[in-house]
Amino acid sequence: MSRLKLALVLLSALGAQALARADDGYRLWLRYDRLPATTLHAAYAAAARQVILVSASGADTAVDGAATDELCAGMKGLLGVETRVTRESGAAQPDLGDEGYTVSLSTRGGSPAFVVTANRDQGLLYGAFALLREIRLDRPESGFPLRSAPGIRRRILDHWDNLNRTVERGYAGASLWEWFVLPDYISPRYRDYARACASLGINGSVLTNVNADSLVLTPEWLRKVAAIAGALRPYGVRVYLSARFSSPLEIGGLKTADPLDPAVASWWRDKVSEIHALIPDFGGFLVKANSEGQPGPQSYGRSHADGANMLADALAPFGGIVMWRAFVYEADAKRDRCMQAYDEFMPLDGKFRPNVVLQIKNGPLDFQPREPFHPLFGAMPRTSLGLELQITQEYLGQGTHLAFLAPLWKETLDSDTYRPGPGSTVARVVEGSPGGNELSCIAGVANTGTDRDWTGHPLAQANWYAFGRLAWDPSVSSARIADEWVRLTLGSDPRVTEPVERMLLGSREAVVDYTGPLGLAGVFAEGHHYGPEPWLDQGRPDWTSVYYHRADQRGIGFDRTTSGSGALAQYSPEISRLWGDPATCPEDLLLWFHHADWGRTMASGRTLWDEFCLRYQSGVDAVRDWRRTWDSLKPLIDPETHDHVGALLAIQERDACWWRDASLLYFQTFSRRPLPPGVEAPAHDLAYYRSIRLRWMPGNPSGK
Ligand code: BDP
Repeated sequence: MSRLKLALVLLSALGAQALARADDGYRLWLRYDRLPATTLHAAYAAAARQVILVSASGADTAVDGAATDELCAGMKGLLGVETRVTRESGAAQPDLGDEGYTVSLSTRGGSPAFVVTANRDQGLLYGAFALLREIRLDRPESGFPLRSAPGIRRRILDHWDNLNRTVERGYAGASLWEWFVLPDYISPRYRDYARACASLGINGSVLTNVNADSLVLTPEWLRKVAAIAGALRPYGVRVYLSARFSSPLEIGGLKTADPLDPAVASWWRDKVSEIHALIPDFGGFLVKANSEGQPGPQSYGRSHADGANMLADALAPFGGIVMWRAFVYEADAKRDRCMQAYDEFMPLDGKFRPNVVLQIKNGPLDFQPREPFHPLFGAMPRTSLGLELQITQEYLGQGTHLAFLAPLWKETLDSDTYRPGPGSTVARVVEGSPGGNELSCIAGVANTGTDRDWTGHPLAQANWYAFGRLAWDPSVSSARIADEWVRLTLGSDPRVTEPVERMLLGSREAVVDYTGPLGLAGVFAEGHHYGPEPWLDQGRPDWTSVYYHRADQRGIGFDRTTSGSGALAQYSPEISRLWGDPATCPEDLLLWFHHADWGRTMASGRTLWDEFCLRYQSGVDAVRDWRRTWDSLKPLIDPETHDHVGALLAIQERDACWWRDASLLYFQTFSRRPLPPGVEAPAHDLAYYRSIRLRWMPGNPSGK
């Protein structure tokens, strides 16, 4: 062999080795590497030679090709089998709706086969992913047959992506959408994104920030949007856009955006038909109106219903919807900010068009590590109510802290509103009716970006996964979701699954402990929201921290009982009675609803102050414990991933200590009590922590 040839052979062998070893996280939870040869896998391999797709409607959309591609690639990779996918038509199964599926391990012509049934192609695609997932979960026994249908019809990712490719509250690089080169260049990443979404059942994507730019509605930009829509369509992901309410003024040449002005309504009608000509399956608009400086109908003396209905009328002929956000509040220091959305929207119940869904954040404030559920979920029976969650970790350590969010979201989904009666959980309210209304909707603010691993923190992929799984089925437990994600991403070795799942499942509570235990909220640094700033007392009152914690020499917490702001009255009588009495209010929400004395005796027998301090410490201890666990997993985890997560956990420990020390020193100026035994002495004095200023933080494009 010539020297050149030999060098080439050696080089390519080295390259192949590097590829096999380094895991850059790009494949997410969709890794189709060969499974070990077990009896169960041999049985799967035998069946995988033929997969039969049975649907009631015959091939009806563009998504069938995606199901076939996925099955062939998956079976080949996992089991080394060439799969023949065939189609049959079958009877309609009303309980499966448009998207549900069954998957069974069966026989055809005397040979084993997998059979996927659905009413429509979208269901077959979800069935194909479920089939591959079940094989990959690598459980000791087959979980087949599978049967599943979603309760919530619109399962959407909201991207807070700007047209200059910065991402508001994005911690994983730039925006996925390469606007400048669109529509000429269609990045293969769009397809990979859509495929990841479809693997979880996510069927919609709002491409643009709620703090919207009307430019995206101009013809040039709509052609770019249409190109992205074309890339997502084969995976059943529909495109939606955020709509800036003042667009008729900014790009339409009109003198007003008053929703009751006929010229305005007609401008929007024309705009929507223009969009539909380019994107026939366009989903509709997401609107943030009269909130945090965004324009809206109230600028013209009109109500939120007037604004939403005008847009809804423009979209209705094309089957589009309006997702109107309930995240509104004014700079009114006299009115509890957490009560304002209810006060604004509750009187409008029954006044919205049938294609409007009111999109409500999980809690009444703003995606804090812990909040009670939003009272609007129990207050508007004649309106479609959608749930908005935040996958990106704005208030939970952003791109550097481990915080698995399924337990946070489950807390909201499982909360009983007691309206109209017991058992009316938020999940049920959002579903609307068994099987879901056409308009039932759940949205997650995405944590994706151009980072190679999509989410910046390798373990934050679990949050994208968890959102999709809960959107499809809110009844799945956090433990089950964690188990699935770890197996699909890091493998099924119990020496890995057990400790990593423990880390994931305890992480949200640890973040609550070191940022704001016992129902404390709103104590984050101004602007970027990364670190602590409980002393913030300047500027707009409802954007300060002192507004929320109300610490004084007597105690701490926001009194929302009848002697305080009265916010508890927005909940059902059952809840306001339970939470209104500090003796029966869950301790995790105590400071949300009550101003409690520092010396108050807690369930543990300790004083509130001691308990409060020990919670911060326990948050720090948890992170230290994960670091030890993670170090011990070094031989079992891909080296690149191990190093990356290890470094991030070190940052998290440093930050948890910072949160603990800064917060306790500050609150100690009110409590005037010593730190209890078991709480470490702060490393610096309060002046030091108060002087920390972080600039140009990710996710905060203004840099302040
Ligand atoms: C807050 C974010 C802000 C968003 C706003 C919203 O800090 O960037 O624009 O919510 O949801 O959480 O509109």
